[in-house]
Amino acid sequence: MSEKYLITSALPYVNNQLHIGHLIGCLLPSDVYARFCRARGRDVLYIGGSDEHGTTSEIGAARENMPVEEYVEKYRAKHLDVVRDFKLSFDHYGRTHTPQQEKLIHELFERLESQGMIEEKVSNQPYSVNEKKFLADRYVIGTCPRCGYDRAYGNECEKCGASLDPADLINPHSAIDPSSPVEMRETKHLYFKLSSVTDKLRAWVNSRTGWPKTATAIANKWLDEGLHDTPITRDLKWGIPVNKPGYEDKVFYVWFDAPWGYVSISQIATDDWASWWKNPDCHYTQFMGKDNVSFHAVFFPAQEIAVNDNWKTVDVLKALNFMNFNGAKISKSTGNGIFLDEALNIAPSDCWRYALLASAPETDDTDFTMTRFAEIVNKDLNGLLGNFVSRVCKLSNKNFGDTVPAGGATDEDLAHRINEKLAELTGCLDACEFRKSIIALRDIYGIANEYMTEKEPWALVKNGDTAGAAAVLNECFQLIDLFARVSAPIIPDAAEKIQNIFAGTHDLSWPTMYEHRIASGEKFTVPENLFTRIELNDAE
Ligand code: B3M
Ligand code: ZN
Repeated sequence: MSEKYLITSALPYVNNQLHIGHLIGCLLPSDVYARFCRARGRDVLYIGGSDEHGTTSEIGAARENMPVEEYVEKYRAKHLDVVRDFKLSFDHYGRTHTPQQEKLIHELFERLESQGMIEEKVSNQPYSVNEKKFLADRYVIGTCPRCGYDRAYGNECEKCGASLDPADLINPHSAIDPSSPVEMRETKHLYFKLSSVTDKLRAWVNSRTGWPKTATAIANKWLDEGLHDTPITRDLKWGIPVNKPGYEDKVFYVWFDAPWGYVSISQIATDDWASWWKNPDCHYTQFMGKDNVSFHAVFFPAQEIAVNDNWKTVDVLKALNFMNFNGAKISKSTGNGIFLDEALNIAPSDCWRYALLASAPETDDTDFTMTRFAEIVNKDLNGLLGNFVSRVCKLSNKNFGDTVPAGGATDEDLAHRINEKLAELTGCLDACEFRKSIIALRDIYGIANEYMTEKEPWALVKNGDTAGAAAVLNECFQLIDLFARVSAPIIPDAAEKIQNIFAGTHDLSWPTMYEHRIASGEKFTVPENLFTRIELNDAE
């Protein structure tokens, strides 16, 4: 039986158009890893979807003046377009507002409660008098007691940086209905006894390997500062209802339910979901931006451990840093960044996939610019990859017609150099090190180009060494076949086009070694240009 690989990509809130930061933050790396694992014959379950609950949906819907369900549907449709257009190969791109998710969360809650992991506490919370409801801290606005700024939030003052409690604000009122005063009122909430899982969680974190430094650092920081029991209910209408009498007006906190979305979406994806989620031998990798790490490294595994029901916890938590654009944060409100509905008007998805991975914010935040984008596409994709394929096909077609010319034994020196890089590329993809993967992949393209430049098959033809020229071109066709296989996880469309050059079918399985798979005499067609150069003026 082949090995089980569970791969999840963080579930974006459905309240905005996605941008290149989302793509490089989790969607794209997870897709490349899933494709790579499948190509190696691993049994993959690759899950993503929409995080539909939480205040962001409720507030967004109020702003756009539509029912939350409709609002969520509107943005989910845009996200589904991105999944399709950027060739994200999810086994299922689900959502969290489903009966399956509700059932799962209700069972989780009951089980946690029966294990003594839930506590009820009464506290004072901001209450909007006119709207007759409790508000999340950041939906309370008032005057900062420290600097006098009159638009400070209940949790912080953006002017002086003070971290605040809603009770600190002078003249507090609701952000949604500014005419409504806010007062502190008693309300009860359910708490998850996170503190009691501390020791088990620390041991668990210590037993994880292969996490990026950022992820381990965030997990340890939380543990070192001490874990506190966390409220898991909210005074909201939109979300998963709380299955406990006396809590009819409340829902579960969005982060109590969201990560379990991976499970409920898997349950919808396949009846066989338990062979990943209840299987200790399954290999589980999560992808997310660093702002989501605490929930995945602390809160979610703590629940999984506390509920004591053999849930698979994450093995490798691949956290990425942030990608900026032109030196500033990507943001819809400032209009800085590239939004994914517009990106394809600039270049096809493969170009974005390759150039973003080449700039992945793995060890630090990175900056992306259109100049960088054009350089990468022109040099690597158009130059090293596209031109090689096109030159080989044209030269061969001109001199030997539309079949692959007769070859001899593999060029040993070439094979040695390629195999070295292939091992490097395989290792990097296995370790989810994407920038390094791109460097190794580019080196493979580079070695092939050097080989052709060195062997000068056009000169061999000219000097009458037809057999010599044929052998070199044959080797080049084997390299083209290799290109298709090793490029497929990263640039799937181009890989397919490359493979379609050949009349025969050759799978895109991951190669362990450079090998000759293309028979002499196999028909091929000279392809259209694989990539078009991006001119800087257009790009800007
Ligand atoms: N929806 C945060 C975000 O969209 C949150 C991730 C949930 S992952 C289970 O960045
Ligand atoms: Zn202030």
